[in-house]
Amino acid sequence: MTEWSKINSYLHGKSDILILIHEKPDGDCLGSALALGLALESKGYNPEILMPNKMPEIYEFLPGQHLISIKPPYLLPHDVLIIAVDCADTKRFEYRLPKNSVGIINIDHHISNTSFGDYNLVDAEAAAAGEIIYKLLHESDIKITGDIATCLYTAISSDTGSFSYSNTTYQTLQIAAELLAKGADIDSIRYNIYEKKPLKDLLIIKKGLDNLYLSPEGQVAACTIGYGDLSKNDLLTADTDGLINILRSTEGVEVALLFKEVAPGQVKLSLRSKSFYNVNELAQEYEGGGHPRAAGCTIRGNLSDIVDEVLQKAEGALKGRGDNERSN
Ligand SMILES: [Mn+2]
Repeated sequence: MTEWSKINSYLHGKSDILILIHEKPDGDCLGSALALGLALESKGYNPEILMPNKMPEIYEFLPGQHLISIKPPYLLPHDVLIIAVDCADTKRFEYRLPKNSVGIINIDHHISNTSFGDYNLVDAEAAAAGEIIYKLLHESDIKITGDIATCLYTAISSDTGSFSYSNTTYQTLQIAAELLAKGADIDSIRYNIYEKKPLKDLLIIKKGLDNLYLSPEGQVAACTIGYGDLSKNDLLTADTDGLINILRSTEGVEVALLFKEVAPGQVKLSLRSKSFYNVNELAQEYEGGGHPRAAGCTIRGNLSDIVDEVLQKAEGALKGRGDNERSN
């Protein structure tokens, strides 16, 4: 039995379908949700992608925008099929799941996924949720149109850092090649995602590097940005992937940490590692999670206390490790 036929059994007899994505949506969850939505629409279903806030500007070019419903968080109805995409746990989406639902399908690739669905299609080997959606559609009789291919290519390209991170596999590239063959608009993706970044994303790199910390052994690089700095400079919504990637890409650095105080006393920590340290485990100590090389969590408390504690943990765990574990 294919994964598609299992999911198809939940679709049977339904018309309305709610698609959930995670807070602070990224290219993978948006591309995956839009691709799935367009695919379901082509089969006569009525899918709706729920978001509490408007579409981030850089993703406005993606096909299928008519499927997006901007609605404040609410308790979802129990009689509508719900499909969550790229969400590791129920805290990652802002809507509340009903009890006794007719069906909750959980499609994800986070190793920290809590299997919250009635049916869980979780593949931690997949580089992006977009890979899983591609395989599902490939098994189905749904045609992968140029529009669907553009959404899926965006999803996979986003989560692999344009096919450069260690999660990129033979299969990732094979799927990407298939998507190009099916008409993914790579020129528009390149322009919109990689060559049209908001100025904020550049300014937050500047702000972050003002406050760069490097551990004595050079294995941990960290940046801290307080709430005052973020709000004063209108940087609360800036994308910080660029900043943390600069930290990780520095020679000798194994762990990159970004402490962002998103509200007074509320610190969003992003974690990345280069080749051996499992940042998912560290994030889980703070009820977060993600992947072994990229994870996140939110910690409440005093910013500098939090920074001290996390740095101590990361540096302690890295002591004496490195040279023989580095795979490259
Ligand atoms: Mn993802």
